[in-house]
Amino acid sequence: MTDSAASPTVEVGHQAGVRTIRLSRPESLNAFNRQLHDELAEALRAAERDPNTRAIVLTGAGRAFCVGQDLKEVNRGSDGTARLSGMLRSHYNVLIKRLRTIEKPIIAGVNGVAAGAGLSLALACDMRLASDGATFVTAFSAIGLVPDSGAFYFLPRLVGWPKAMELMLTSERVSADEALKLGLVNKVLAADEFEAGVQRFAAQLASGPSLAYGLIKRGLYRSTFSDLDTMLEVEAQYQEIAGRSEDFHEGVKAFLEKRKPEFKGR
Ligand code: T3D
Repeated sequence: MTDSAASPTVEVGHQAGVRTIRLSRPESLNAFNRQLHDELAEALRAAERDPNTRAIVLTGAGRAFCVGQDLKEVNRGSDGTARLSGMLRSHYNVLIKRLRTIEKPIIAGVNGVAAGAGLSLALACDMRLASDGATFVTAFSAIGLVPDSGAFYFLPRLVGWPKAMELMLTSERVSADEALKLGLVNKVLAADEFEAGVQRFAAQLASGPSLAYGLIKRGLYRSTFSDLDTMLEVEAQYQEIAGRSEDFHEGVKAFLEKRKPEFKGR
């Protein structure tokens, strides 16, 4: 349970259809404790429910994005040894799956270091924009653990097996520019215009055809484990839905009238 007297560990802002969720334990580099897990889960639930939220930005306060589990608060059994699977099943795994099933674009605004499950969190978002000062570290093997929170799933799919193996075994720190070359991030922005650049990008998505975006997200992730026949049928079904939307009607009308479409997200 979250201690209601404790300072909030998540800050939420809303502007131009973009809900910004900022992890805010800067003194611990935004490491996860129970309170942060609970407040992030609640912020994501609210973002999912709110029809005026058409894009979500996940970012961090201070010099870090997120450095994974707070190592000062590791769950231990009565004999003092760590008990890790419970927290993974009850919190981390639920969080990672939720990022995938929310049918709105979720952008990780990687403002600084992303390590351990903090890296996994960024990888589970739909896109990653990084500040040029951001760094990326798998970190798990450096403390004798294995990757978790989806890192085994996402990292090889983004950077390929050989590089994923190297990053997981060595826990070496990767710069933003290197991350861009590896395909780990979509864009790198200069630190002094990072916040504004992320908001501009997200606002652009928030003014797009949100219903189609939700279906694109669902379809793209489905294609990861489907064959061609399945995906051709999925495309037919999703296109039927998109084709009946007001946004499709507006998109075609705007095209024929040679103007920019005004999408409503439905
Ligand atoms: O149920 C479960 O618990 C299982 C789940 C596991 C999920 C995981 O995420 S396991 C992996 C946990 N994360 C890490 O192992 C990362 C550990 N941190 C680092 O490797 C480095 O701190 C960084 C590469 C992230 C950043 O390095 P640097 O040089 O920029 O900063 P620093 O000096 O190492 O750290 C600054 C402070 O943050 C320092 O505290 P101090 O000395 O100023 O009081 C450091 O201890 C603290 N800090 C950094 N990471 C964590 C942390 N404190 C608690 N937990 C952390 N994860």
